[in-house]
Order: sequence, then C-alpha cells, then structure tokens
Amino acid sequence: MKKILYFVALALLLAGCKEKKVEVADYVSPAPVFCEDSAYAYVAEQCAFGPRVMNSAAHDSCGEYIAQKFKSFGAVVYDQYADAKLYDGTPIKMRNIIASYNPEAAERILIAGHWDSRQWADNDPDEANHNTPIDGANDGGSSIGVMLEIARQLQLANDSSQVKIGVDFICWDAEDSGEGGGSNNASSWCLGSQYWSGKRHVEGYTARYGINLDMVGGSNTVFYREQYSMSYAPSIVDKVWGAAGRIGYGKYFSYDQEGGYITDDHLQVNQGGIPCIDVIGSDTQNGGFPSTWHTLDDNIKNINKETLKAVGQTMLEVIWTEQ
Ligand code: AHN
Ligand code: ZN
Repeated sequence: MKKILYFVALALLLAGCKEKKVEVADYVSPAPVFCEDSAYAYVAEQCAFGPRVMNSAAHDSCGEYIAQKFKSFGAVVYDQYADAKLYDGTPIKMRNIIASYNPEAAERILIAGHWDSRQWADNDPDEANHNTPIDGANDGGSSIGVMLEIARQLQLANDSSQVKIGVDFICWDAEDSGEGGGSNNASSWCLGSQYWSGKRHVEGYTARYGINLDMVGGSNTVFYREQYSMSYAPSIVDKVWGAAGRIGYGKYFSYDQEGGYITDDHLQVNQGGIPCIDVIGSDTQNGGFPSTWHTLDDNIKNINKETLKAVGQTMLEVIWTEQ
C-alpha cells in the first residue's frame, strides 16, 4: 500500500514536467528536461529532517536519505567518514557522500555541493536568533536537490547510454560551520572538502573539471562569475555560462558584473589539482549573498523553482554536450 501511494505521489509530482525537449531559436538541446518540481521536493524532504547541523540526529538521518536516494537512482555510492574539529575545538563526525555514474569511465566530470546546514543564524536581522540553527533550504539543500534530479535524469537516460562520460556527485559535509563575524578564518569553512582534497574517495581519482553548486534555489538570484573560478578554471566558466545562454538562461548566468573571491568548496578541489568553478547565488538587488543567507528565512518557503530549473537545466546541457 505504501509503495502504491509512493508511486501515485511520484506520478503527480512528475506530471508537472511534461515538455519533451528544450528548444531555443533554432537550437534543439540533446539534454532531457530538468524537472524543477522534483528538485523542489528533494529540497523539501531534506528540510523536513530539521536543520542538518553537525553531530545531530537530523544530520545523520538526512545523510542516509541522500545516500539512499542516489542509490535508488542507480548510482554507485561511496562514503567518506572522518573526524574533524570546528574552529572552536568541537569534535565533529563528517560524512562526504559521493555518487558515481559510469564508474569505469576514465573521462569524468564532477558536480558538487554541501549538504550540511549552519547551526547559527548569525546573519539574522534579529540578534536573538544568532545561535539558532537554520534549515539551509537554499544554503545546502538546493544544491543536493538539483544534483538528485540530475541523477534521476541520468538513470532515465541510462538505457540509451546518451552520456558516456563518468559523472560524480560529491555531497560535502561540514562546509558551513565556519567562524563568522568577519573573522577571516578561511580554513574554518569547507571541512569536508578539505578532507577530500587530501584523501580522495577512490585512490588516484581525478576529473576533467568540477562544478560546485551553492545557494542555487533562492528568489532574486543571479550567478556572477566568481573570481577564484576565473583564475583557476576560466574555460569552465565560459562553458557553463555559454551553455546557460544557449538555452535561454543568460539572465541567471550574468556577465553584467564579476563576482568576488569566495571561500567555498571549489577552492579545495582546485588546490587538489582539478579545475573547478563555483556557481554561487548572489542577490539581484545588492550583488552580495542572497538576502536569506544565514538567517531563519533560509527555509523551504523561500525556495524558487525557476532558479532550480535554470541551474539544473544548464547542468544537464553541460553534461549532455560533453564528449
Ligand atoms: C565565507 O563566508 C567565508 N564563505 C561562504 C561560503 C558559504 C557559506 N557558502 C554558503 N555558506
Ligand atoms: Zn552558509
């Protein structure tokens, strides 16, 4: 009975995405259609566990959910469990989750994002909330939601082997427990990717390039070309922004201004020798981080399906046109 209900729910969910092809002007994309309704549902399901803060039951349960979800979409899943310490000395248990498609392929690309959420809403307008954990619907949840929907599309396409290249999704843990308050303590962030950078999930693992997703589901969101991405991997920035423009998402992947230098998980991948860019949301009004960043407003109510769609469809375009 439970199973039947699940399939009915899934059928209803997927009924929202019926278009067959992405066509812009005279360009017909080889990629399937990204379903923003399912990506949104995956964000909501993560948030339903409660804030995914380090060392919490909600964190651990959601880690299981993410790993199971990728397995259900046919991925080979690797786990990296590791101990680390926060900047204040608190011991934490981390879990990086890596989901691979075409694991035997020598040519690979990497798509990544963090799955933990921050335990302090220290940017909340109300100071009384500064020690309250956040849902991280956008900051954490959105990247994983988009990656899961890409994974589902890879499984659907698997029979016809449209995608020959290997694709690895890395869900970083412990990205968002860094020291705030303008402390400039860069190494206190991105602990999961720091660990992976020193010790890969598969010995000798490498990829042509990586794309890190961060805060890809907000309203009033635009993506500017981030500066570390521009210095380490300019051709990948061109590739992704070019793909977006080709399929009609140039408004989201903007050339209007350049982004700043942002300490994020892509830096660790670059320092580990794989060129990697950061697709990180900025606020359309002030150009800084999204207005809900590290506030209690970073919840499912403020997730925008059009933004998920723009990013997800662009990622499918990149994957399906990569030879
Ligand atoms: C710093 O604030 C140093 N880096 C931002 C990385 C981040 C936090 N992305 C999401 N949350
Ligand atoms: Zn954050």
